[in-house]
Amino acid sequence: VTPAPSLEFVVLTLFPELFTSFVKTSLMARALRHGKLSFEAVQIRDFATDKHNTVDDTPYGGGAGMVLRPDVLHSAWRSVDDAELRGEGGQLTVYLSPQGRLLDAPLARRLAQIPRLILVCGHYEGVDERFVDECVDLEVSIGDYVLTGGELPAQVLMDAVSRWVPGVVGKEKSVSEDSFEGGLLKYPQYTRPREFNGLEIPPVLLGGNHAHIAAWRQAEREKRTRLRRPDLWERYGRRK
Ligand code: 4GS
Repeated sequence: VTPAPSLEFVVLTLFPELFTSFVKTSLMARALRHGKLSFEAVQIRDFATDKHNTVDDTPYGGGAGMVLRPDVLHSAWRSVDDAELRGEGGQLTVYLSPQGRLLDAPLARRLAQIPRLILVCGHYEGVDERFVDECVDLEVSIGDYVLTGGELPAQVLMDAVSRWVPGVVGKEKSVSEDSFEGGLLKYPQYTRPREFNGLEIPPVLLGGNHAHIAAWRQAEREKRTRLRRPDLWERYGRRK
């Protein structure tokens, strides 16, 4: 028997086909097969009510582009909302948008604790704010740039969150040694061949002294973080 999935992803989108190869080939594929995750894409357009299946309209006050209608989005959301689970804090509705809180490792890790995540993908200029007010618990951004749709951000979020679900990533240790774990970037890694284009492997890695290797890796993580990400480095220093 396969156990109940520890995390359900439900995506509201106008382009469900954009998720096909992602769920078939990413780390999610194996997790879905093993029943650790579940995934469902819901076509927002199925909830349009007029004969042209209209989902968007021009913005009040003028301006370029189109805005997703709150009534259509609300019907789509109601079709997947589990009110009981939501009441217990077991379901969260996330809207992907540049106005949201920046996704980072601690946020991804916290979202992995929630049994059911409804991810809303906007398109065009965005969604009617009343839908956000009524249904969205958390607005999340994947970075300070503007994309054409929320589908890639939703996939980024699912990938980053899934890694924290027990059993999704094969080696649990590799998750905790990755970049940002402990607030530092990852150390440099090497594999065969031992010499490549005249470049050697750092000798410490060939010595087999594990304490020595661990100390070297920690020093490299700190050096890289200080040089490349002074913002992370400052936070790291203030932790202790
Ligand atoms: C992002 C982002 C984004 C904004 C969607 C304009 C279409 C688009 N979503 N992180 N409308 N950056 N969304 O650019 O999450």
